[in-house]
Amino acid sequence: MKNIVVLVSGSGSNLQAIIDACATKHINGNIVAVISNKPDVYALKRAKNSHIPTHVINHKDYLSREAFDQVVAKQIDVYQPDLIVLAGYMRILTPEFVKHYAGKMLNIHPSLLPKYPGLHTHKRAIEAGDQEHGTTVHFVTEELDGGPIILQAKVPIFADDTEQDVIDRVLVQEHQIYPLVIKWFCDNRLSMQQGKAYLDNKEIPLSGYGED
Ligand code: NHR
Ligand code: GAR
Repeated sequence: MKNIVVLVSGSGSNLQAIIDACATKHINGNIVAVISNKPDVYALKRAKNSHIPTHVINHKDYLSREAFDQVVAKQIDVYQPDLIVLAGYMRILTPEFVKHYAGKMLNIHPSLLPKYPGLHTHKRAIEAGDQEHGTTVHFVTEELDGGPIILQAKVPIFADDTEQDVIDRVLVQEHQIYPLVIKWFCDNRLSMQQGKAYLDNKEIPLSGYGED
């Protein structure tokens, strides 16, 4: 069993999908703590409902990103986790923090990376007239949304879609692919070596599993 710490900033629907996949033993892992940089977010309620320890470390209480990240890392390390999962976590991480968890930290980003790193991805895709959008699970490296891609899922964008329509359509896919990738990691099938992602010791193609 792997121990997992999940970092959140929002509603936590991805956290819920991971909680559920652990509960049904689909994921061979245990969420040992949920840490939020924002107080009062719904993700904390979800964790509490499942009797998972929670911690709020408010970034506004710290003068620098370095000071904030040091406190977050100290709290994470109390749990000695095998895996750190970013699930809607909205703070950019310092290089020191990323190095400390190299090869042990995953993120899900709502775009078909390398398209649209950063924020407001759904709006940017709609405004660009894209006919498809999607989501990407990747290892976290120092480069924002630039770590090796593990798995992507695509969704269509229809002509009359609102931003919320696309957000919701992407979330449905995220709740499928994030638990699957976490399952791979917990089954010792997934790793990062020299900046590349491997599944069953085979290099994953640059745009993710299944895209070769
Ligand atoms: N940190 C590193 N070093 N590398 C990555 O790949 C990271 C990361 C931290 C977070 C998630 C990412 C996403 O999936 C993520 C990946 C926040 C921002 C951002 O600009 C950008 C990308 C992501 C998360 N955050 C603002 C900041 O100043 C705050 C925005 C807000 O609070 O609304 O940190 O999209
Ligand atoms: C998800 O769509 C995730 O990809 C995105 O925020 C949403 C969180 O939803 N992540 C980011 O934008 C990271 N910067 P959730 O809180 O319901 O899981």
